[in-house]
Amino acid sequence: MSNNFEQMQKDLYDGKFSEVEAATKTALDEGMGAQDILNNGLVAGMEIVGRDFKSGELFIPEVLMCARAMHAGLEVLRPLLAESGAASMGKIILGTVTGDLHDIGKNLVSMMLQGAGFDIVDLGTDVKPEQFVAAVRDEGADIIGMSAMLTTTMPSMKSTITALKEAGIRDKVKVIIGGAPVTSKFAEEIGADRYAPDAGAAVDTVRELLV
Ligand code: B1M
Repeated sequence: MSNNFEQMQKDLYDGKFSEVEAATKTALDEGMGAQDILNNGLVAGMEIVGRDFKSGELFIPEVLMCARAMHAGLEVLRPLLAESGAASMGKIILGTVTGDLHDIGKNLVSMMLQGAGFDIVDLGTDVKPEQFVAAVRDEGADIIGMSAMLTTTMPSMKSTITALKEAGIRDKVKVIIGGAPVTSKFAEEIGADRYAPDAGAAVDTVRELLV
């Protein structure tokens, strides 16, 4: 089985999205769990991509191909990660903050939260503070979840919280934040309610906040 994961990671690295999609289906057919495939195949592959992107071995066009391959695998897993017959346990607005186009992690968080029975309003990427504010008003959400993958876009999380305060609705929603450069210390500094390090923790955190 580990060989299969190695091949999946390699195909993801090479941007072979059809192969990644097919390998994800095969792994499921062979009885592997969706979470196992996600962690040991797709996310592990993307970690190698991140390492080589940082060291300058991979460039943006290549990383985009890797992201496309990751999405192909994630789409196969989506129904399983989001499987739930439960009634809605609360409404969550999700978005990647303004200036930031990374959406793989945010999409994963969205799938896991859907799987746990929450309603998700996904605002996508490059979401401005005023868009979060408008969505809270329009959707009557319980929680806002913001994702940032760039150190340069993290301050926008604070701007969103400020915008919520200025709109007089900060006390109507809880705010959770996440993304690779984000920390619990940062969450505390900007007045977010909570930080979640990964998609699984985001589900636990949301549950805790809504109890
Ligand atoms: Co970008 N990129 N990128 N990139 N990219 C990073 C983030 C970087 C760390 C790479 C590196 O240098 N090692 C670096 C940021 C450095 C920094 O700020 N400190 C970087 C950079 C610099 C850039 C550009 C500026 C490059 C350039 O143009 N010179 C540029 C910026 C574009 C922009 O956003 N304006 C850029 C562009 C891109 C692509 C478009 C090519 C592509 C994004 C494609 C897409 O998302 N559709 C891309 C990618 C793929 C990456 C890496 C390689 C992978 C990110 C990823 O998807 N990881 C990344 C390197 C890395 O992270 N190691 C990198 C997999 C994903 C499952 O994990 O997103 O961490 P992650 O999500 C996790 C947790 O963080 C958490 O849960 C998720 C699942 O467990 N989480 C939350 C995330 N959001 C959460 C929200 C929550 C809770 C938990 O609550 C609401």
